[in-house]
Amino acid sequence: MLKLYYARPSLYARPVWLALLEKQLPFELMPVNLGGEQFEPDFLALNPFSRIPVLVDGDLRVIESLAILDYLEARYPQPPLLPTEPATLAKVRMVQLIVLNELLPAAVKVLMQADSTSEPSADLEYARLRVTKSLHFLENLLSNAPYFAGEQLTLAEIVAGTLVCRVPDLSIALEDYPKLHHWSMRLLSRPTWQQIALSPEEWQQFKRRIRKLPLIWERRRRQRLRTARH
Ligand SMILES: N[C@@H](CCC(=O)N[C@@H](CS)C(=O)NCC(=O)O)C(=O)O
Repeated sequence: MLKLYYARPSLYARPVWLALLEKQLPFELMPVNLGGEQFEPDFLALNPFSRIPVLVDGDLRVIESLAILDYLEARYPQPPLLPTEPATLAKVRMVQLIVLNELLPAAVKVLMQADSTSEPSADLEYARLRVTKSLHFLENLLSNAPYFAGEQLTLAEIVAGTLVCRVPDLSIALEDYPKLHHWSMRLLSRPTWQQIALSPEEWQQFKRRIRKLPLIWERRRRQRLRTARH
């Protein structure tokens, strides 16, 4: 059976979890406590970069969320989550990459400084700019069809749809992006999205953890150096 190593709030693992559900594949969820389990030998044997998600399918191990999504699509093509028409495929890829390379790191930065009492820094201002620029870009890519690729739900929704619905937590009104807003509501009403929904307590806990990220990253850097020496 397929095994997904994950943590419930992980913004990289959640799209893979959703893809498995949308494809109605049988799979086992293997929780990884990112408080240190990612540095244990058994996990390092699966992913030497000590990160989730990891997918195991029989003898095959795949790391990196986008590689996992591509593997699932090629290996289990039904229902298809990628379009074949070149321009539509390019659109789906753009959405995936803009979300992971622009929106996600900027959103994390904004959340890291949320509720901070100090003056908003240039860093924070720049992060907010990256968020709103990404949202504008996505809004313009959505036509009046239900999904980025038209009538077909694709990996664009799977990747963007786990993060965009959280934009209000950045104190940015999703209503300012009406097409994205309706798109997000449509996704949130799907049984698969509801199945992976975080409880309000889980989300609050996740946000508290994000605010501690600079410390956590520092600790992980030291841990990685220690692991490398052994
Ligand atoms: N590029 C990777 C990023 C994965 C990633 O950063 N995962 C985080 C959780 S959201 C992680 O495992 N962090 C643990 C650590 O860095 O020690 C992907 O797309 O899969």
